[in-house]
Amino acid sequence: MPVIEPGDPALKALKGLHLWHGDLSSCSQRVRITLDEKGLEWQSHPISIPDNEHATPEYQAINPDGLVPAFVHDGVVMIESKDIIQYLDSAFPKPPLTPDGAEGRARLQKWIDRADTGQSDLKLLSHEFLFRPRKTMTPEDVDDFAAAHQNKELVSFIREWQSADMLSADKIVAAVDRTHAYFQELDGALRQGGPWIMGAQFTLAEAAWMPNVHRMWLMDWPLERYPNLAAWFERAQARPSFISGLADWEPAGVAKRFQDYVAERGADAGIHVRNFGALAA
Ligand SMILES: N[C@@H](CCC(=O)N[C@@H](CS)C(=O)NCC(=O)O)C(=O)O
Repeated sequence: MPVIEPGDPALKALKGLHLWHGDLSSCSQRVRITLDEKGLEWQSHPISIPDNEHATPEYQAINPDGLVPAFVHDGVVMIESKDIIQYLDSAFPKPPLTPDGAEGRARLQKWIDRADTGQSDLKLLSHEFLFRPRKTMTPEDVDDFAAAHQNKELVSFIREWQSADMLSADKIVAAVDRTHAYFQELDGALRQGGPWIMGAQFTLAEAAWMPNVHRMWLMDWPLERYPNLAAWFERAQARPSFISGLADWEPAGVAKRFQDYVAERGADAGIHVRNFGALAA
């Protein structure tokens, strides 16, 4: 549900567009890309996930799920990136990021819903293959996080992630296989000519998928297996909103650090996304 009643009543007095977001958060990237496609001015409220700023009472009074992003437009508070980007396209229709016509809208909704489903796979794979060096927690840190954070699903995920050298191989395989299947479908859609997922028009499908494909690219996913998707990603990387909404927010040198970590872990321990599920076949 997109619109929420915030725990912090002060949000209702805010004017203009406000976004609470994380620099590397894929859900935040989606919203920043959409804001920038629309050329909108917005006020930035950065939240550091590595520093657990999403576990403070102040932030959980903004987003009760304690996740980023959270968004306010003239006092109306919204969470859920897929709902926020669709709200933005309807509140600020120029340039349109939704096709005309019922059929196009239905097809777009399918791509947005898939990117949203794919986000939980992205989260699992990112934590396993990229994020371990960004957040090392002692058992006491995990207990503190659990006491501070009211989102029990997130708490149990962080506990599981921090307590083992590797998350369950079955879960990794399932996430890899689903992502691979979505990438194959995207590749098939783009084979019709593109240059964008819905055809000639750049739409919310791009805003929804650019962060997901970029994240998999960071973990050295074999994008060459999906040539049309790989060509789309090249085009996407040159898009001004990709640069301003995603690349410019990445901490300096982070992509190289991820690349080195992925290569070293693959060489030393054989733990690399290409060794799981459909990618290993
Ligand atoms: N369905 C939500 C998911 C939000 C979400 O999971 N946000 C992530 C970042 S993309 C987060 O806050 N993670 C906190 C953590 O990993 O501790 C949306 O699309 O907005």
